[in-house]
Amino acid sequence: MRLAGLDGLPDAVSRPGYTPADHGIGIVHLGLGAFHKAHQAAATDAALAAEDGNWRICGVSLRSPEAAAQLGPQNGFYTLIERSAEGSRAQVIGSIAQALCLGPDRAEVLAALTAPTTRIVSLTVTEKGYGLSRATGGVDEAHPAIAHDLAAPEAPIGVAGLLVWALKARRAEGTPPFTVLCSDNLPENGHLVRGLLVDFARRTAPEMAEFIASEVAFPSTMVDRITPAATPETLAAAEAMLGVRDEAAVETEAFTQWVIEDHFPTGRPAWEAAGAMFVADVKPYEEMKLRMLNGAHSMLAYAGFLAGHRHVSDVMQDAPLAALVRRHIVAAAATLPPLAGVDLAAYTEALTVRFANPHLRHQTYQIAMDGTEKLPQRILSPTEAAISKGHSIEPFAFAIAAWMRYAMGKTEAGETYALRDPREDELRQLIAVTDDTATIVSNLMGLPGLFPTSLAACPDLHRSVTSKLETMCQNGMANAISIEARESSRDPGRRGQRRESA
Ligand code: CS2
Repeated sequence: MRLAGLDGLPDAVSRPGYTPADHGIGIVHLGLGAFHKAHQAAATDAALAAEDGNWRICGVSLRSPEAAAQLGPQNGFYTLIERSAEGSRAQVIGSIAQALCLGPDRAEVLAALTAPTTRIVSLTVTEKGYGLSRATGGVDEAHPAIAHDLAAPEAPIGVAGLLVWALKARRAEGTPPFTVLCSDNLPENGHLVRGLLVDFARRTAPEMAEFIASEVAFPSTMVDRITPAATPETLAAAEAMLGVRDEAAVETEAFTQWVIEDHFPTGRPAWEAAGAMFVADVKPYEEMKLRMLNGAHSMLAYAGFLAGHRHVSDVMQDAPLAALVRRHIVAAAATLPPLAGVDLAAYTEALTVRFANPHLRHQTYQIAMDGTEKLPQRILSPTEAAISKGHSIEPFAFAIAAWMRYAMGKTEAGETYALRDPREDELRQLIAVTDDTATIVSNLMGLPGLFPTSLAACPDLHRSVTSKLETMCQNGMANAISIEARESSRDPGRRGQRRESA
C-alpha cells in the first residue's frame, strides 16, 4: 500500500489542518527537492491551516523525473519526519498539489507559469542552477542552460530562460507578473536573480529588461533548515510510522528559520504561521547564516570527509575538529556587524548543538559538493572582512586549505571520489600540473572568477593556506586537524588578532 490520501493514518501522524482539495494553486516552485519539502512546502502547509487562500504549490523539477514520479502517484502527499533529541515526529504535508518534470510535462509547466492564478514563482535550484556570472552579476554564457536558452529563448530549459519567457507571455496577455522568490543560499538572492533575469532579457527580449527591473518583485530571503538527502532508511522509517509506503518521505531537524523581505505585490501565504519573520532588509541575516552556519558546514565537510567522518554528527564527536568548527563559527561571527535582536553567541551555541544532532544522518560528502559555487559567500567574503578588520585569517585559511585538499579528489587511502563540482575538470587540471603545494595554492586561487583579487594577491593568506595544505598532505587530515586545534588553543591571540607577521 502506498500513501495517496489522509484516510487511515495512525493518530501519532499529524496531517494538514485544512482540506487540501479546497485550495487552488498560487505558487509554482522550481527545484522540487528535499529542502523545499522540508522548508517552504511545510511552511505553506502551516499557512494554509492558519488562513484561507489558494496557495498550494505546483512543484517542478527542471531535469530529474524522480520527484514527480515519487509525488505524483501520492497526490502530492508526503511525510516530513522531524528528528531531534526529543524523538521523531511524522507529519503528512498537503501543500503540494501537483508535481511535474519540465521534460515530459513541458506544456503543463508553461501553463502553470503563465496562469493568472500563479502569483509567486519560488526557486531552490542550488547555487549552480542559475547560471549566474559572479564577475558581472549577469548571465554566465558558458552555463549549459543559459547557452541553450540564449540560442533558443522560445524553448527555454533553465531558470532565466523560463522566467523571462513566462513574464513576457504574461505581459502580452495583460496578466500581472508573479513575484520571484529565490530560496537558495546566495547573498542577497533576490537582487542576484533580478540581475540575472534583467541581463537575460536584455539579450533575448530587450523590451522586457526595464519591465523586469522595475515591475517584478524579487524579495530576498534567508532560509534555514538542515535537510539531508533522503535515503532508503528515511523511507523505511516513514513506512514504520505511517503503516504505508511513502516514496517521497524526507527527514529534517526540528529547527526551522525563514527571514523574508515583505515585498509581495500580488499577495503571499500567511507564512508567519510557520514562524517566518518579515523584515525590511534580509542581508544581515543572510550574511550571518551564510558565514556562520554554511561556512562552518563547508569547512567541516572537507576536513571531516578526509578525516574519515561520514556524517556531520561524527565530526562533532571528534574533539579537535569540533573545536575548529567552533573556532570557525566564532571567527565568522566576528566579521559581522551587530544585528539588533540577535545574540550571535547564542546562535553559535545553537549551531554546535544542531550540527551534533545524532538523529540526523547528514553526510559530509553531500555538503562538500559544488565548492566553487559555495566558497565565495561562505568562506571568501568573511575572509576579506576579517582581513579588513585586522582579525586572524587562520580559521579561514584552514577552511580554504581543506577545500583545496578535498579538490585533489583522492582519500588518504588512495581512493578517488567525484568532486561533484561544476568546475571539476578545471580543478583537476590545475592540481595535476604540479606537485608543488605553493603552486597548487596559486593555481586554485587564480581560478577565474573564484577568489577576489584582494585575496588572490594576499601574501599572508597564500602563505598560511600553503603551510596548512602542506601539513594536510604530509601528515594526513586527522593529524593536521589536531595540529591546528593545538596551535589555536596555545595561541589565543591568533584567534582575534592578525599576527604581526612579515
Ligand atoms: C549545507 C546546506 O549542503 C550544504 O551546503 O551547508 O544545505 C545547509 O544544510 C542548509 O543551508 C541549512 O539551512
